[in-house]
Amino acid sequence: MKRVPRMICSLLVPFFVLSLAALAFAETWDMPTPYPDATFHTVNIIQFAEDVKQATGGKLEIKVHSAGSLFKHPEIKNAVRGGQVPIGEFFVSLLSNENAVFGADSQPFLATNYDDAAKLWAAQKPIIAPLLERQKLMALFSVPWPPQGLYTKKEINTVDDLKGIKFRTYNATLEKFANTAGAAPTQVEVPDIPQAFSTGRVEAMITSPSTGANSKAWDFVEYFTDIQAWVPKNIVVVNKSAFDKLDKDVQTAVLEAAKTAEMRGWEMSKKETAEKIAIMKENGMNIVTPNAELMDGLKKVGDSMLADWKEAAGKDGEALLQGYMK
Ligand code: PCA
Repeated sequence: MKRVPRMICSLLVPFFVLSLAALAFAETWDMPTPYPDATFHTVNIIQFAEDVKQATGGKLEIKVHSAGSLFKHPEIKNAVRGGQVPIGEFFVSLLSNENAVFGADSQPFLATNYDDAAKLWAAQKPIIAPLLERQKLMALFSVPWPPQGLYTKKEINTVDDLKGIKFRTYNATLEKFANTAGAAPTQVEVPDIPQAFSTGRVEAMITSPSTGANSKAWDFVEYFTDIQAWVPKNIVVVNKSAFDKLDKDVQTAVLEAAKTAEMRGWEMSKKETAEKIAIMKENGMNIVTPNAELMDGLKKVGDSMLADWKEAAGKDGEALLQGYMK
């Protein structure tokens, strides 16, 4: 009778030792992100996590917490900086309050297509990477949203048509844009967009066809005016000391997967633009090419904002623009 349990025990011992050893090597990283699961950025990041897991044989597992579920969007950077989480994603231009150079990609009509956005990133990256490093943060990869368009209930023919409209914004630059155009800005995170419209807190917005279609914009606005005003980016950063603690081979795997994710993300973004505009059209929205008067008016707003930005961004801003114009 006694011999059977003893045999089972001796069979189980090596099993326990092995799993303990595996546990000692395996690490799990919680990763907060701001946008919902269906967002192509989130899809790309989930693939990045999968790539890291595959490449490291499970030594590093990244658990993605999307839609601001672990940390709210405005808290994500400091959560990574403070080491509460080792890695996270956020909208780069949210950091423009620290230094205006972080806001370059949200300047109206500075870079409005993917080629220019790539040039702008090439000029911006070497300037913001050291600023992040000073906070013990490492930039892993950055992916743009499709060009930003205008969502309204009525047709917009001139900047004047925006006067007094309650306007959903997502960063300080867009808030300034809305104010300059005479609209009334309110900051709303992406997961809260449908409710903000349905309760009447906002009645118009500027965002990508991705966010418009994913929020089912046709439920609350009728017009998408394709103004292609700027191409803003998200960034994934990692806490430097968390990264340094990883084995060399795991570090290499993370950097490789990041490179792949950046390339894949840019391609996904390009594909999104036409696909999501088509979905909005199918759902009955009017897709409008802006008239010259509207564009001239919006560009004037952009010009005055760029002048202010140059002043705020100082030498770093000058270097960035020089790199971009090269
Ligand atoms: N979607 C995000 C950021 C830019 C975009 O296209 C948003 O609307 O907040």
